[in-house]
Parts: sequence; C-alpha cells; structure tokens
Amino acid sequence: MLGVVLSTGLAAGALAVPALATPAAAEGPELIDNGDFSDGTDPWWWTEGSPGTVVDGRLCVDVPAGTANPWDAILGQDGLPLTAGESYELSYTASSTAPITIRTNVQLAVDPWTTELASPDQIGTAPETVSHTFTASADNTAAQLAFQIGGSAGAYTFCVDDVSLTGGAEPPVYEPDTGSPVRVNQVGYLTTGPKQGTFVTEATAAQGWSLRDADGTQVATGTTTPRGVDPISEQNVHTFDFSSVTEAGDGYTVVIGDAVSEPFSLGDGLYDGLRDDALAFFYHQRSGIAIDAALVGQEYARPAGHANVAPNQGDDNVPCQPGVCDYRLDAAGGWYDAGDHGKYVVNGGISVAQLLSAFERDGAELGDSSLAVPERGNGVPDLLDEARWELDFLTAMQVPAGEELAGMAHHKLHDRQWTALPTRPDQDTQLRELHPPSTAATLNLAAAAAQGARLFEPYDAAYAAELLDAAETAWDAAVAHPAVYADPNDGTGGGAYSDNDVSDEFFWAAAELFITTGGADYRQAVTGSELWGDGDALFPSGGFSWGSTAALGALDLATVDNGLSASELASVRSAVTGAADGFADSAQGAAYGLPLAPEDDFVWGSNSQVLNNVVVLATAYDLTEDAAYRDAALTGLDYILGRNPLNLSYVTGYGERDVENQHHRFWANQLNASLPHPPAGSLAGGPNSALQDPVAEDLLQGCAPAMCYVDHIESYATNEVTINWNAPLAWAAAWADSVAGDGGEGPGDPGDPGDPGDPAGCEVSYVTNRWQGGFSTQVTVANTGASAVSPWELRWSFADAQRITQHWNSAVTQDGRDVTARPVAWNGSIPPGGSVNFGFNGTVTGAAADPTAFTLNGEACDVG
Ligand code: 9MR
Repeated sequence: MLGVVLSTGLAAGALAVPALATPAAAEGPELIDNGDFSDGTDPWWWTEGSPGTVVDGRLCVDVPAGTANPWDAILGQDGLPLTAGESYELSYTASSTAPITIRTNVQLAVDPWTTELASPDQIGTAPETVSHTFTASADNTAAQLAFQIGGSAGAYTFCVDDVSLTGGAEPPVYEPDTGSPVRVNQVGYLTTGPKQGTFVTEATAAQGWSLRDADGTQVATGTTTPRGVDPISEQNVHTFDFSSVTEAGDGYTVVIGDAVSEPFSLGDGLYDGLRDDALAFFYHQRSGIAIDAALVGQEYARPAGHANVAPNQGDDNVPCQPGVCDYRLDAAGGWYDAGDHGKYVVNGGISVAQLLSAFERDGAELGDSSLAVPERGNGVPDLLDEARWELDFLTAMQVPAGEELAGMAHHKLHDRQWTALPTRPDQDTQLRELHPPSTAATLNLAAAAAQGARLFEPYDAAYAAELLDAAETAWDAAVAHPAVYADPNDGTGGGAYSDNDVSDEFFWAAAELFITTGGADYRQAVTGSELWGDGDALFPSGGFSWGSTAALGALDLATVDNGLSASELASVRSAVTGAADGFADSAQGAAYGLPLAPEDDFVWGSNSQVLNNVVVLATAYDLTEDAAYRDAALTGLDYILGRNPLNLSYVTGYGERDVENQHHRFWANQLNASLPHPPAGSLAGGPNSALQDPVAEDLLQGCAPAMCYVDHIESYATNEVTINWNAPLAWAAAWADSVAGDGGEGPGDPGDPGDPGDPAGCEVSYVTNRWQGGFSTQVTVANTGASAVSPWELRWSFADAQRITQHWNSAVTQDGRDVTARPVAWNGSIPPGGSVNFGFNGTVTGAAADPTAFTLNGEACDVG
C-alpha cells in the first residue's frame, strides 16, 4: 500500500491540512504536461550529471555521490501558469533507493527564484504519494516545478510518477486579439506592385472601402469582393484591391464602415531595411565570437558562446556521443540554429545556400560594408563574410581523413540535455557532443561548399579551392555511403532533423557541383536523377525545406550560368515556372493572397514554406518577367507582414502588430525583463496546426489552420526563430527590393539602363554559328579590371544586316545596327576576374561578319 503524505506549501503559510479539505484546488485544470511519463521524458528537464530516464513508467534520476546542495541535482518542468490568489494542489508519488529529503519547489523560473511552494519532503525506499496545497501570491505565466534532489553524500536513484498540479481558475478559452478586421501588409506596398487586402466580416454583400492618406484625405474608393468562408481561417471574408494607386507616402489606411486598417506605406524603399535586418539575424546567431555592441547595440551584445570559457564546454574540442567516434573536432563558430544552441549541418546547409543565392542573384546591395558585420571593409562582400562563418563550421564537421566514414559530415553538434529558458550561450554548462555522420549532412556540405567555391573564387581563390575540395570529398563520401540516416529519436538536447529520403540532397549537391565544375559525373548525377524532369518532385507543393532540397539545385540550374544544353535548360526552367504557376494560382484563389495550396498543411515553420514559395515565384519572374509571378510573390510577403487571419506581422520590428516573444534562450524578455526581445528582422515560425508544444496544446485546441499560432516564448512549435526561416526572408526581401519600381515589363535594378557602373578592363569572346538565313551567337564578357562592374552594359554595332530575334541570359536590344546588352536579374554584377555569358539567335541573309569592337560601360574591350 502506498503511504500518503499531505501538507500545505510553506508559501501558503498554513499548517498541514488534508488535501480533501481544499477541493477548489483539486478541481482546477491539470497544469503538468506528461506527469505520468507516458510520452517519455518531454518536457521534463534535469541538471547535468543527474540524467533521467523512464523506467517501468516512472521517471528515474540517477544522482551521483557527493552532491553538496539540494539544487545540485534538479528534476523540473517549466511553463506552469499560476494566477495570484488562486489555490493549487501539487501531488506526486516518489521513492528513492536510499531515503532522502528533497525540496519540492514551485517557483519563479529565473533569478530570484521566488517560491510559491517550498517543501522539504521525505522520500523513502517505497513509493509514497506526497501532496501539497498552496495559494499563489503572484501571477506567473510560466512558473517552474523543481524537485531539488541533491545534497547527499551517497549515490541513489530517485523515481517519480503521477506528478500533478491542479488548481487555479479554469483558464478562459484563448481568444487571440486580432485587432482590426481590415487586414493589410502593415509595412506597405510597392508603388507599381499589387495592393490587396482582406476584410473579415459577416456581411455577404459587397462593402465600400476607401483609402485614406496620412491626413485622412480620401484618395481612392471601391467595393470589396465577397469571398465566402476562407478555409485557412474559417472566417467569412472579402478582398479589396487598390493597385491603381501609385502615389508614394506613409500613413495610409483602408477604411471599411467604421473599421480602419493598421497604417502602411506605399513606396519602393520598403524592403531594403528588411533585407539588411533579416541578414543581420545571422550575425546575432553567431557562435564562438562576442556579439559587438558597436554593431548591434548594447542590448544585443553578449560574450562569445561556446568559446571554451567557463562555464561553457567550448566547441573547439568536441567529443562524439559515446561510441560514435574516438576523435574530437574543432567545430567552433557557425550559427546557432534557432532558440536553442544546437548547430546542425543539415539545416546549416540550406540556410547558407539561400544566403549565397541571394548574393548570386544580385550581389549589388550585399557588397563590402553593406552589413553590420565585423568583417566590414575587408574587400570581400559582407554577405560572403557572413556565409563564411557558417561554411567554415560545415567543413569543420567533416570526418577527418583516415577515420571510418572519412569525408562525411557529422549530422549535428549540440548540448547533451536541453537547457532551460533563458540561457545565454556563454552560460550554457552542458556537454557538447558530435552526433553520427549522415548522408544528408554530407550532401548539405557538398552543395553549400560547391556554391561557396564559385562565389568566393574572385575574392579568395585559395579559400574557394578549399571549399571545392571539401565539397568533392563530401560528394565522394556520400556516393560511397548513400543511405546513412540520422536517428529520428535522437532529439534530446537538440532537434533530430532526420531525413530518410536523400534523393533530393543528391540532386541539389550534384547540381551545385556541376554548375561550379562542369564535371561530367555531376552532370550525369543531375540529368540521371530520378527527380530530373519531375517538376512535382523538384518543387513539392507545400514548399521546399530543409528536408526537401532539390529545388535549391533546380533554381540554381535555371538561373546560374552552367553547361546544360538548351533543351535541358528549358526543361529545368519549365519546372520552375510550372511550380510557380501552381503557387500563383493558389495566391489568386486565396482570400489572404497566400501562395500555398489550400490542401497543404500549416506545418512547423509554415512561414518559411510560404517564403520558399515566394522564392520560386520570384525566380519565375526573373526568368520570364511575367507580372503574375511577381504579384503572387509580393502577396506572399503581404501575408507574412500582416495580411493574415491573425492580423500579425510575423517579423519583429516590422508593422504595427509585430510578434516579439519568439522562443529564444537569449532574446527572452518575456521571461526576464532584463533580456531583450528578438531583434528587428526575426521571423517567427508561424501557424502550426499540429499543436506540437504544451502552450499550443493548451491554448489553441480547435484552431483554424492559419490561426494555430501564439506569440509566447514557450510555444516553440509555432513561435521559434531559425536560420533556415530567416534565410528565405532575407532572399525574398532582397528580391522585392530589387524589383521595386519595376512595372512588370522587365527585371529591376540590376539592369537599370542608363546607370552603368564604373568602367573596367574587359575582354569579349564572340562565337557565332551560321546557317542558311540564320545564326546563333554566344558572348562571354570577362571583367579583367580590379573592381566589380555592376551593373554592366555591353555595346557593339553589326557591320551587316543581322537581326536578333531571341536572346537569353541578357536583355539585348537592337536599334538598327547598334546593339546593347544588359544584365538580367541574376547577373547584374561581373566581379573582378569573373565573367558573364549570354547568347542570342537571329536572322540574316548574305554577308554577316562578326563585330570586332565592343564597349563595356563605355570603355573599349579586348576581343579574345
Ligand atoms: O524546423 C524543424 C521542423 O521542420 C520539425 O518539424 C521540428 C521537429 O522535429 O524541428 C524543427 O527544427 C527545430 C530543430 O529541431 C531544433 N532547433 C529549432 C528548430 C526550429 O524549431
């Protein structure tokens, strides 16, 4: 028979009374998650050195000999909501292999750890049920239950089961504050872009809307279009469209009846700040380097994390998990993945690749001294400096030569146990460990390093060669070990990021290696892949992601100069435009303009799925200049920035109703007011209809898919920040900035005619194939000068009557015999030592000599 011990908490200040005498406490809702350990150990945590495991349905913690204080070994659970004045009952059943006195505390989860309950409880060798009641003295959205079980000379095992904390008022049903029913992009709209919004109303008939400027003056009117019940929000909605208004200004509002939208701007400079802030996120997330107040402001400065300064273990000499390897790696540096301090090669690969792609598309705004990074002014574009921080980490995770699985990459490196919120990176005491290599990680490394190699080539050829060597070694290792998968259950102390289908990673890595090297084996791996020619496999409808990366390869093959034949190029480009057609249709059909197919779930990180679809749409626009793609890409950004069912901007610092409590161990202001909120430009993961964390489970039952989100720091499954989510935000913002002012008739800034960059030395190769009545020409323009030519403009005159009828990789215009070639969106800059290729077809009869004189930005070029 179990003994029963009943008492009241010390903080309640009363003598022991039977729990039955306080029925109100017992009647409240259950606040402990997984108190019977039927779901394993989550979300319980314990201190290092006294690990817990589930044994026969109980959680058992091995406490080593010689702990000095009760708090030297703790088993705890966070996130317990308490209401001042309400009474609570805590109960549990526990035993210990040696009799001990523990301290059972319900307390503030941060210093000064103020207790609501603090009870010394005797635990014997037979299981006994212990019960306490207490009255909370203060409101606390996230209190902590801590069993302090240390403080004895000997070693013992403490086991606990059926932990329950009930009481408090039944929490009111959570009703999100959605503000105005008139939903807009709270940042604003590009002057020549689409301008649409959504109105939530029970009305079924069209309503009048008016657009007001900052003075309240009406500048346009119209009527809404009723759209019925929107499936993602289950709201009855109308849409409205004021695209015809192009007058730039701030403080616009849309008014419908007595409802007024949040204010927004019309203008073309809306996205450059977001681009820079979204990129600054990566500097903030750097491991192994102090975050400098001069670059980020005092609030966000912090000491270097995991730099081997106590109490950190340091990432410069990291062992493997027991049994995985017997060497150590210096894997200092890199970016922390998210709100945790894990560093993952899988997720690091896609993140750095998307930053590199932003640069590869249009590096004009991402050059040296463009970002707040410590390497400003070193002659290398700042985006590449930031990327190098992660590329160095990825290559450091490679298994050394001579070891088993040499050349593969360890899947990840992280804490042995989850750390509590908040924990600043330099204050993390956990052991850091390398987890086994995986094929997916190895191919992430191969792809990202191959892309990095070609982009670093003009700036640091030796480093480019190192990257390429690492990439080729990784590729060979992946080919030799094509099915080494990460364990889906390896999720303690860090995320699992497991992925048992690596055909997409093989395609992506092969594509990057082929673009960089032109190698025949890589070409074969691209065109011989089961994914080649399968648009649906390359571009899954829910959006590409860390686990589905083929699109990264396909997008680069479609836009970056490479050795595919014209018909192969056409095939991969049509996969891009085919996918974009689907997303554009979805956006047009959706009342919130969302480029996500209605049947696709709102998954963990849904905002990044939206943004990755924006990347596909934007690339399709770059390729075709079809305004339908641009418009859908921009309405995708509208959704992220406020035109959504919750009327929230999911980017901190942008929009009137921006989120600010994302899950993060340093930006944890919600838990400790001395810590900052996330910095401007931090994207929240967004709605996740699977309710995969305790807060979401508690608050969001029954939510409509796009409303399964809460701006709460403990809701890690809806409200975390992550490098692979901020990367497409940065890409999309950079793209939107570059097409601002573009009316849809041509690509934006990179080729802006009439504004050529500085002249530089150049050499032109001009090769023509003739046939009866026609010709096809390939041109290579090499920059032989010392600085980048951006944008560029090549001119020549035909001696004869050639007429250009078709062109690719350049905007070519002909006026009589005079021809001008300018960049398309992705080749606006020719770096020193770099070149651009483009081509055209034409018609001609009779003589057709090749031109022999060319000027680049007004300066004569050599002809090679
Ligand atoms: O982004 C990841 C998401 O796709 C998965 O469903 C989820 C659960 O495995 O994990 C997410 O990644 C988290 C990672 O495991 C640990 N760092 C934080 C990441 C974002 O929440």
